[in-house]
Amino acid sequence: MPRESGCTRRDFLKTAGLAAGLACGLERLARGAAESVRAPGTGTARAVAGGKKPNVIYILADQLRYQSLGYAGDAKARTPNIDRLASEGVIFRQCVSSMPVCAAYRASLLTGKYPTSTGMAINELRINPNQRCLGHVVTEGGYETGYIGKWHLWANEGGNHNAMKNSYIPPEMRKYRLGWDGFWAAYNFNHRYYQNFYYMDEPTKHTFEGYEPDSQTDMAIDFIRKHAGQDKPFYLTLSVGTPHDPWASNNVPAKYLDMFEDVEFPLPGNWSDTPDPYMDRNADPKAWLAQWKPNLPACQRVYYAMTANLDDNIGRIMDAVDAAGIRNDTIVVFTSDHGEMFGANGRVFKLTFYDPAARVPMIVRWPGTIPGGLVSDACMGTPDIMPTLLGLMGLPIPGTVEGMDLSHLARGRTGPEPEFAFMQGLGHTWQWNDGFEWRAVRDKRYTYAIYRRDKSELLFDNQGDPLQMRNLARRPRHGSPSGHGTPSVPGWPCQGDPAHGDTLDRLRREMAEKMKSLDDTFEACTWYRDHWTDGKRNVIASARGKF
Ligand SMILES: [Ca+2]
Repeated sequence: MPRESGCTRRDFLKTAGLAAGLACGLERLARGAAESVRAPGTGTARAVAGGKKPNVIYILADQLRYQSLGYAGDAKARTPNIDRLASEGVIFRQCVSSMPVCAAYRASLLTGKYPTSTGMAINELRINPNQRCLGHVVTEGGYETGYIGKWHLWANEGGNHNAMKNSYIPPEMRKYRLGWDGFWAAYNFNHRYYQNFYYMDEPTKHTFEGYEPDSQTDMAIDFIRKHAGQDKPFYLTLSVGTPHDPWASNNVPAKYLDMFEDVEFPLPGNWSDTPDPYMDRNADPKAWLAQWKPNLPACQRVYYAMTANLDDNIGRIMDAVDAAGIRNDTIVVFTSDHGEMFGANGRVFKLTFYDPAARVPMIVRWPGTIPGGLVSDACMGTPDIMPTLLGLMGLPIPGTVEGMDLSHLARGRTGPEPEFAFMQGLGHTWQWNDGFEWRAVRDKRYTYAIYRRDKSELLFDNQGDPLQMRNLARRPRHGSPSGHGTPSVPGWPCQGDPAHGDTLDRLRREMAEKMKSLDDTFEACTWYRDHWTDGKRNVIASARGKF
């Protein structure tokens, strides 16, 4: 159940030169030029100059974790432009990916629904287009649209990413673009940024010279210049591939790698020499020690370099917005589809509820409407993004949306917000393999999760234990520092640490109620293959029934 936001003062990260602000569930960062917080109003969207609706530029990074940004407190990060964007808008600092993997996130983003309702259980499934999507509402709302970059909702084949059939969506299959009927320069999946490609409206493979994120930014700036002075507002999605692996030194411009030449990347404080047995890939103990452990610093060096490049490009986009004279007419969103574990909690990559994979940057800037320097602790999840954006734009929110409109929080007002974010892990990243399924809830203090394989539970106090090392769902004598190993008591409910029994009971109940409301029956990965796809990786159904 939604609840009214509280009015308690919260501690604020004293990072990135930003000091604590004021209370009431929303806080402001102290800045040189303070802007006044808009008084609570009617909730209707503000029309910008000439009565137009606001433009939207949605910048989506891939695998960029919240923790690796300057404004989040990472002193190693070189992200001055992202940090500036954060100081000029609202940051939802508890925002999580509702299923921290590519395709499931993108489906949730574009439908406002949870993965069990989109049917996108693993990667390399073809989304079912018979859904009311963000692109439909935006296009019908009178917007010019542009989509540049990674899509990952089309290919229905594991691997073979470079084949045209897995990347080119022909005009007669346009419905698979989910309403983005305007400018289109996209591909399904590729992370070799110097061997890039994309498709438009004809079966011609286009390539960029040079580094893909730079060229995609050039293309985005061209789009902004072209549409800034037009009668119709525009909605531009820039879906970049970085800082997703491979983290090879030849997959990022040298000038960015040089910035981190002398920077040390120690193993995380919650490193374990034993890989997490619930991880869907890279769980071989020998390879974990022989390959991952020694190579993590080099991988992170490339990751941070990719992020610094991304930051430069975001600065260029903000400059283009200013130069076009549309600063106050344009909502700029910066976020990522999920994060990256980099050895934390015995894991690498994603598809888990642990914070490095689950938490994502979420910045929304709209000068003159969204007060600069706002921080919201709302438990925002991926299905909340579409209704929040539509709320800001003043467009109707489809009844099929399962998330919550949090646009009032972006405007500096109080009001309903989710009690917790609900997260789902429906299986393996891209294979129909059982044994990796989980569900989790994350509120402002705790993360509670359960694995389907053995019904083992995990409970972390994210305030007292931000590295999520002490599993409070287990009696202490059975606990292991990294929170995994043999569960203390098989079966649900297990006997947790009595000191946290009330919290466990509450979170179990909240999760059960949420799952019931979504018809989420917590099946095995191959069950989803057998019931939700046609056997050829095309989605035909979800927990809500046939499409
Ligand atoms: Ca991804």
